[in-house]
Amino acid sequence: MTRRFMMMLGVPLALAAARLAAETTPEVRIGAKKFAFHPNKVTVKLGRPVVLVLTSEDRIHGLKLPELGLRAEIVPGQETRVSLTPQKAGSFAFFCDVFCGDGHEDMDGTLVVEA
Ligand SMILES: [Cu+2]
Repeated sequence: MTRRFMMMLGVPLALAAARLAAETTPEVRIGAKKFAFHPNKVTVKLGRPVVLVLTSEDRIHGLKLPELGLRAEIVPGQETRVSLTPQKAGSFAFFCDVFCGDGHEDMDGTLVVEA
């Protein structure tokens, strides 16, 4: 094949691949386990869609992030997917809102939205 033909074939394919990558919403995985979230600090971009994929290793937990109006139940053995497009920058606290034992009150984290 000529170099010119390879270029003609390769450029549209590269563009299509780049477009596909841009359209795929990034995922952030957060695991819950008595009495912590892993990671407990997550950074996302202002105005960029993201999917939080929440899992639990032991029992039902909750994730509540009041300032962004977000609340989800995290059930062992399944993935809870929460779509989010942050509309304000800053650091926002989230916490477990399903009582899960003696360390429950300390089960929290921070979502950082970068401008
Ligand atoms: Cu809890």
